[in-house]
Amino acid sequence: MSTLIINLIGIILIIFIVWWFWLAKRGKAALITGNSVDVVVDGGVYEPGIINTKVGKPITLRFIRKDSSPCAEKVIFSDLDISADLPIDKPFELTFTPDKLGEFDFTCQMAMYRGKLIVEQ
Ligand SMILES: [Cu+2]
Repeated sequence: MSTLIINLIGIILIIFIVWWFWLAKRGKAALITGNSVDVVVDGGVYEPGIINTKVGKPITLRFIRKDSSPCAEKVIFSDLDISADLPIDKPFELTFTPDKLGEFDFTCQMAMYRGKLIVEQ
């Protein structure tokens, strides 16, 4: 009986890990109308987690970090060679101009937080 329970807990843990890393919705998509978007950093997610923008157009991401854990302190766009330290409870503006098309992940340094910047024509 107890073996069954331990197996069950194991299976639930695996399902949770798969859900957390691959299946969980990373916030709503944000279609940018101006050139600035607020991104809240809290509870293990960027909100919005998906940001659409146009190639060759400057974009400002205002990161508002509410999570005080060290995990949340950096945001890294590894494919775009951009990274920044985020202060707590103080908006941090990151402005850049995406110069290539594609989907670019942005994460914290341990990739627990995950977001996506979609650069379109
Ligand atoms: Cu982290």
